[in-house]
Amino acid sequence: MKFALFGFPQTGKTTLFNLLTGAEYEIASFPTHRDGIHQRTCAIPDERLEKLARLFPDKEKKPATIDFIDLAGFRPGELKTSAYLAQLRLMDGLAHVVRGFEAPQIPHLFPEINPHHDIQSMEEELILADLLTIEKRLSKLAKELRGKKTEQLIREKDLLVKAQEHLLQGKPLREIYFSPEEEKRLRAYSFLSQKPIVQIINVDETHLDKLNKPQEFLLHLGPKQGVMVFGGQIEYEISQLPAEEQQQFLREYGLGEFSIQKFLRISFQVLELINFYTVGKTEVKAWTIPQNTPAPQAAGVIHSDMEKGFIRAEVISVDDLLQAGSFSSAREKGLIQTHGKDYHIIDGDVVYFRFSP
Ligand SMILES: Nc1nc2c(ncn2[C@@H]2O[C@H](COP(=O)(O)OP(=O)(O)OP(=O)(O)O)[C@@H](O)[C@H]2O)c(=O)[nH]1
Ligand SMILES: [Mg+2]
Repeated sequence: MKFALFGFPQTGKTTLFNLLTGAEYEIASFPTHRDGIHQRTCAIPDERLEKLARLFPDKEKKPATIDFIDLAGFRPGELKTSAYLAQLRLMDGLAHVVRGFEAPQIPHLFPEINPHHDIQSMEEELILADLLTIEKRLSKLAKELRGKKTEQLIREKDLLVKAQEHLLQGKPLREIYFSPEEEKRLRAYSFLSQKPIVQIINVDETHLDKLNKPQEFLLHLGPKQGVMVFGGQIEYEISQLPAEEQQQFLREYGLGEFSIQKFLRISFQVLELINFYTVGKTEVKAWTIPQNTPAPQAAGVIHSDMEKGFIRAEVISVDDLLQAGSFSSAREKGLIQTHGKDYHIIDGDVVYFRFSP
């Protein structure tokens, strides 16, 4: 899973990137002008995997991972032609970091600190970038259609015109219903306003009361959208304390948990993801897949041969396996179920795929 932290300059993107990934990139009180992109792959903290790994102490624990990139801030109007456009298109989800802290000494593009305004402005940037992509493709299509009117080209044009109409009304594509077939065809464009997005508001110590009221920062919570609040400065300070003091300070300031935990929970909801587990000869492993993934496709995440040669899936929930204490005891108790290709993997399944190589 790939996520980009992006936003207007000086909102706390690199601060958040460091907090999420444990990196220690420089935090500057002036806008970053580098073209450099920070990039890190992180292990997803996972209680269930920890417990499973304790059940199989001789096997290596392999968590699922998430990739983050951190882009330098851009100004209104810059996105549609910036080098970041291609980066953002590759992402599974977008994390828009929004300025919610005052700090008058740190420049902000707009006259006021107003997260509602900045969220809306960034939405317009995404919409503008998509409109430009559509305009370019439509003008090419018009030429192609003059040459040869195939049904496929006509269908593509109709779909793009439908998307364009919504965008021109200021609506992001993630809020528009497309049939599964249309969705599939749109996927090739990687439209930015169609990507799942988490709005992440960075607040001061004086606004930590907003940590549990993130919805106040949104006018409405549309589909494929999530929102969370974090306190960049204070969380950074807590992260520098000895581990045994961190939990106490998280509680005292009302943070409760680190941003990575909150972010993963929200992004899994917004992207509709789940985890399943495999216990192999040498490894206990967590895997991330979309909800409702059929068993053969889940097997394909591990290896394409397993999908092609899929025979059946032997499945037990993590909880049942932990309670039984071992696979053999679980088998005796009849807790392991055998499913065919129509089975959809459930969050927390431990799966053994049978396949013919
Ligand atoms: N008061 C306050 N300052 C913060 C907070 N988060 C970040 N800052 C400050 O804001 C400045 C910018 O932080 P960065 O994390 O570098 O912001 P950025 O969005 O990565 O900036 P660019 O990459 O330049 O767009 C630094 O001086 C930080 O110390 C916060 O929660 N409160
Ligand atoms: Mg930065």
